[in-house]
Amino acid sequence: EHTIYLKDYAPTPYRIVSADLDFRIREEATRVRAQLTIEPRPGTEPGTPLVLDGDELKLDSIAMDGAPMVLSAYTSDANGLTLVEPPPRRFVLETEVTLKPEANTRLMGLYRSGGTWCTQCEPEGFRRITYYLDRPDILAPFKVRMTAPRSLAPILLANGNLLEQGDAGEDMHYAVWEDPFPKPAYLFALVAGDLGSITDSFTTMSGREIALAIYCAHGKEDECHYAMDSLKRSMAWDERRFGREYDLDVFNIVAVSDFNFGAMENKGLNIFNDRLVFAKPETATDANYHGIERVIAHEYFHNWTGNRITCRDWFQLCLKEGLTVYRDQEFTSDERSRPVQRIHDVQNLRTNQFPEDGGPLAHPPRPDNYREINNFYTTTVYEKGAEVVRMLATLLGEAGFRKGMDLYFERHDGEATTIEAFLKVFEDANGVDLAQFGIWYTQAGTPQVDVTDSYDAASQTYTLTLAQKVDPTPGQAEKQPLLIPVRFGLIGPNGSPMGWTGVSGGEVRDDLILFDRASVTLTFTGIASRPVPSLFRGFSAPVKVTSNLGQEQLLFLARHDSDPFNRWDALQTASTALIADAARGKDWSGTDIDALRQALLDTLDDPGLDPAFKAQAIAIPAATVVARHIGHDVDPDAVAAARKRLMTAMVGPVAERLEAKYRALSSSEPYSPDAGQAGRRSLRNGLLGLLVAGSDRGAPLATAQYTGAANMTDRYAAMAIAAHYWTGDAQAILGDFRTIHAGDPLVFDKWLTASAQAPDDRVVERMRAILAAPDFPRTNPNRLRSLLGPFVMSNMVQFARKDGAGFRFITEAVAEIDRVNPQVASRILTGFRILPILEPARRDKGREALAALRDREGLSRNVADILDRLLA
Ligand code: HT7
Ligand code: ZN
Repeated sequence: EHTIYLKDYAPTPYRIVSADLDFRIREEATRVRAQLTIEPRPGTEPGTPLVLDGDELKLDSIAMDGAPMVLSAYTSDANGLTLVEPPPRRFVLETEVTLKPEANTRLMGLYRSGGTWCTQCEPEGFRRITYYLDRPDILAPFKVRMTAPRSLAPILLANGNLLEQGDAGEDMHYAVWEDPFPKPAYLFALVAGDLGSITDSFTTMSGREIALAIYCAHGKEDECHYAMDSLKRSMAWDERRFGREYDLDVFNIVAVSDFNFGAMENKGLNIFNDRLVFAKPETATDANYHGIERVIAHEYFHNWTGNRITCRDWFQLCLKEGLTVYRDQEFTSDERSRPVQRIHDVQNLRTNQFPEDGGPLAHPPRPDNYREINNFYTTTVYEKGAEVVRMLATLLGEAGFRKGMDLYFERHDGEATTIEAFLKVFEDANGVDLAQFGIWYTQAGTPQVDVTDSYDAASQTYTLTLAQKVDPTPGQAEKQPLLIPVRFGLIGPNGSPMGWTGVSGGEVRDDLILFDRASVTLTFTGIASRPVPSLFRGFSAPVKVTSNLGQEQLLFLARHDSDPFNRWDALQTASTALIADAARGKDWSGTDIDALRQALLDTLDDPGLDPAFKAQAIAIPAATVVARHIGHDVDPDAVAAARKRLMTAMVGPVAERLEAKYRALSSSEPYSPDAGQAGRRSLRNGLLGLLVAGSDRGAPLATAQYTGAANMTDRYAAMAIAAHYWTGDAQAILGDFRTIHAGDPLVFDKWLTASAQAPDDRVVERMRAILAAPDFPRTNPNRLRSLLGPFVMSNMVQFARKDGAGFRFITEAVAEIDRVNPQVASRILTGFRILPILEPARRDKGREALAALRDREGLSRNVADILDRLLA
């Protein structure tokens, strides 16, 4: 199979000067006429062929400078169009193709969702619309004319500003859109449909008025207001924080039901998965509102980090994605609570990215080869990419980082560029050398930092030794030391910060250790008594830490650290260790449990802490997180049992108190998605989870909450908890929810997700039945992902069943989905990355299922690529 290498990058011999597209949309088919003005780049040898990309296209006609081309002048097939000897000057190439959007189940290129014509072009979908140089370093201004039946598509949208619209005879009408900003084809978008909308406006910092609109299925308009509010706040934030102003006269968002991803940042015309637009209290949870706010912001921020400055090639994907995730995380931190957001993001990193980085699918944030680019829209590119940008901000400080960003926008606006160019602006703006720091982009694997310390009372010195290593990852046996920023503090016995008179042995700048070697030993002088070190404050680097801190010191940090992230982390580390030990047969002592329980209670009772933070602090680490901590020969049943035992031991003696707290948090105020209310709900639902897992009092509370809930957050939480711990009422609750909510697809998804979490032995059988039901919408990515995603990623007990039935269920489902939508299929398959940490019998069953899948005929490149890496 063909592998593409970064080292082979070369600019194309020809460039596209401008693109004029004419779409004639009809019920049966869509005709696309493209007029591309093309010219050779300086230095191109006359006679060099021009190779345009295509994917499942059939050429209807072709002309050059207005005259039909002779057959010998070109070759064409489904995958491309080659002009054998183009003229050595500027020329206009005109092609025509016919598309069948109705039959496009891959949802790449032009397709139909609920009757609406829409597009998805990133990364390589434009070549499914017309023959083109479909790569991100080809930037051109686009003009789009579209004609469609007025009755089917009264709304006609494309990128940029509307130039004209009008009648086109009979039932037809047309619109012409022009996008003056040169862009790569992956940012192209078009929408034609019968849609409702809400409108608003935003006045920019220079006083320009931007017309905003969100388009959606009729009847859903009322559910778009939170998205609109999020958009306006995002626009204001990017001006305040980064000085970035919006550039077109209009900004449109369209919500569609069939979508391969969350959303897409097409210039001036963002297209969204409707689950990230629609929200009302009866059907959306607090987490849904949070997700909408984040993704609306993310796509909007791409206008500068991604669109105005784009990627030279797809190896540079994290140039736009890592940076834009960093920006959306910062936005949410500023809008809500910074520590709560940080904990949320780190939890996500640890549950999703660390497993990717430590398994068969590991790759650097900037990979150097790929077979299928769609398989590289990963948590490593996105979330680890964001961590790398965050470390840069930590190293340079807020002002230094902003100086670098300003230079980035100034120097590279209108360009397709690279990670090297990105690092260079920070070097130039701050007069620093980031060569070693840059290794974060090219080296895969989560660094492991081992910490040991000692104290010498006689000399009043404290010694801290840090050692870093990265295990080999596929294709990268040797690893280099990274520059790891360690934000830290020393805490004295009374819980207050400790200063020092001197430090030697390494580079320490205020509260930041610049840890850049395999190992470093720092000696602090003037330390009057043994401190407890608080390291990696705010999770200052994406690393795993092992240390010689015992439970007592961890719980001391949980109480006294001035850094809220580390308070949370200390509790997580302490409980992970206890569960992991118990799963491996080494049971805890009563005093360990008593101390942990007391620390949790103290956190709950602390009036100075935010309820949202408390909810995170009392959460017991998920079984998958504990399994990762154990790291090898994992028996998922033993982990689940140990986790349940810990919760029972913790909760048992204080169940009444916890129930009282749970009850005290109930509220009759009208629902609002604001962070304050959402935090109180998450604390109350966290307590419910503890009570259901750890005491008999819980199950009836969950049933009562389910029945009496006044909003979807509480209703869904009660159902999910009942299903997860499989209470006596779980099945009845799931049945009830399905009956009530089957009519709303996005709420049906919640039922699918809760159903997939059930730990009982019949879950696979039930899931098979759900998928086989004749009315199951088996081409819709949201439905498939809602059922299968949570099963492979978090129902370890049933996915990794001893008899292999969970593995086989998934590989069989993947084989079927692959025929419809390879992107969805390959993503579900990545759940098998867990195999290396499982005990051998389960691992073998998993590999058997994968091998049987590999034996099937006609697998997509997407699935074959993941399979080969999993089985390597
Ligand atoms: N830039 C987008 C990534 C993307 C995508 C979006 C929709 C459908 C398929 C897609 N493949 C890749 C989304 C983002 O990161 O903002
Ligand atoms: Zn993005």
